Amino acid sequence: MSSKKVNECCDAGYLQLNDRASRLLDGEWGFFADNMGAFGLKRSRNVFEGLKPEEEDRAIEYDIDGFDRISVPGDWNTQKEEFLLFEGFGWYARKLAISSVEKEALLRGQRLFLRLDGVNYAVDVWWNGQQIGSAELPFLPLSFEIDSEQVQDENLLVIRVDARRAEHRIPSERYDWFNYGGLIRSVRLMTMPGRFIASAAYHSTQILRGEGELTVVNGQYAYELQASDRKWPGHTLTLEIPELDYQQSISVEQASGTFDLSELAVELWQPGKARLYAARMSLRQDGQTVDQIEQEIGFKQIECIGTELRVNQAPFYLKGVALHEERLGAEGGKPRNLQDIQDLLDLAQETGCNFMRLAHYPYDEAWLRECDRRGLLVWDEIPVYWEVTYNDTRTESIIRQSAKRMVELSRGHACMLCHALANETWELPGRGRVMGAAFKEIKQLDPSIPATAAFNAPFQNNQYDVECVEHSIYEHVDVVGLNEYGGWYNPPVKELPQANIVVGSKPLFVTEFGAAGPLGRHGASDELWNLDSQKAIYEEQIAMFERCEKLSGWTPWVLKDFRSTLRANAFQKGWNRKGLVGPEGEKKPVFELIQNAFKQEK
Ligand code: GCB
Repeated sequence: MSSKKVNECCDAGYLQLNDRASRLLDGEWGFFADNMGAFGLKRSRNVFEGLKPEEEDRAIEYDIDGFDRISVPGDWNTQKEEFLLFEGFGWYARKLAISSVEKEALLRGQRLFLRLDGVNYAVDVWWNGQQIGSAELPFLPLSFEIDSEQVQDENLLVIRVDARRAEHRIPSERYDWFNYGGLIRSVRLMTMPGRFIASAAYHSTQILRGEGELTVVNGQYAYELQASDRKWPGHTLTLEIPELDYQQSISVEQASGTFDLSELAVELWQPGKARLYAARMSLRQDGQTVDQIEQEIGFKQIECIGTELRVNQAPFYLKGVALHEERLGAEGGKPRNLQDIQDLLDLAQETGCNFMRLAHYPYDEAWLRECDRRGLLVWDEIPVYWEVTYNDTRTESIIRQSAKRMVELSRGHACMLCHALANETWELPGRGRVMGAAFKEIKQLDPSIPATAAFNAPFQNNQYDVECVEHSIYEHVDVVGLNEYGGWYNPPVKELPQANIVVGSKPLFVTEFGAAGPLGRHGASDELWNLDSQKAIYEEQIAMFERCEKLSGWTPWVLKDFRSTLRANAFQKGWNRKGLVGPEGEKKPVFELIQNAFKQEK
């Protein structure tokens, strides 16, 4: 085994999926839980060589055929009872035969990448005993290049996932959700041409009002190309949007650039009315197609003007639902397939919402694709949550890289409303410096999407006012998220009729409010921990939102009860019970209340 530490992805950076053919390595993998992380390391003969103990003349302790079996994608916690609370290192191993098509592609000089769609927290990867990568960007896609010389007919792929909590990580040691570990999303092998389209995304710069449904748009289609030698002999790049009779070709001189889509007459993508257009980008050399991608793009624009949030130049009221990326069912766990994601979105849409807060970490890209098609606006978020060691250089690097990678992942998705870089963070040392840099970087990467964060505000003089507190990150947000728990944490519900929300100098909407309502428990509406008081708190909260003229919308916390080891009283038993529905989708009385409120809302 090589001792060389390899970082993520060589020169390819973020590798956009698009509709590319990739070989899914999902399914059963060998799995071994190891609380040292040292298994197989620092031995002359080890797991990476795939040796068989019975065939060797000295003791071989490791054999992937002796491993447990586990499904990928999926957290390890909910696959076997004994792994429920395991937070160590998980070793995944599988043998992999290379296909004749892949072999031929490599012989033609194509490149081979391993793409992990998302891992929690950190990962190390070995291919036939050679370490090919190492990265810590929790919940975000990673790609590692495999040297074609290392590819054999039969290969051994070993991945170590490190799911330990640590002070310097994001999220840090204490948080209100469950630490699901493992290869929680798909794993794929991608053969790419020597020169390829690494990313391409449409973004608006300005939308001008036109006649009826037709609107003139100022926007750009930005692309980035990859080539190991950074040369483009005889290459052209073509963008086509057949439904708009648009076709434009340029000869390639640099690795990145834009197509100007200004003044195309289009139908807009609107929340609730998802108009998407098929776009195709082709890279050709001397007339021969070298690489091609297809995307669905939508034309829309988000603006923050004064205290007004606008979508396609009209003031917009957000009717939101917030959730965790946890599947429906008594066990919880990470979604294992598209159906799990669609079930959660179907349930959310039954409320009549127009907006999803994907809290508190980046979700699989399938969520964004679904929201593009369903016409749901999206808030994405990195897990900068509660306590954060900003001045630790490791933390700083994870935060800044995560923010960039999240924006790269969502760039070009019509559903995007805003990017959140923090939730309820305190003024700890280094916060302004590190977060200021991260906000600046994402705004450069995608200037068309507002930046945000969720803030707590103290309850003083009968009001919630974010601006009365010095927050070193406040100046960087374009739109403000307010988390307030009137009726639950502070103040008590009887004081809510006098309470108000202050909208300061920027658009503001409520990103969290709520109360626990354990299934099956009824009781007095002025006592906590029952479904009736949960409903009473919602009624007072909604009345407060209605008193606030400038508010841009609200989002209950949370769609579904979710696992959390912070919640250990007799009513909660390891689950946060603030859901509008129980773990299996059992609707609570507040569900109907929200449906009615969303119907009436402007
Ligand atoms: C919050 C957090 C959220 C928690 C919630 C709660 O303010 O942002 O992650 O789950 O409160 O239930 O207390």
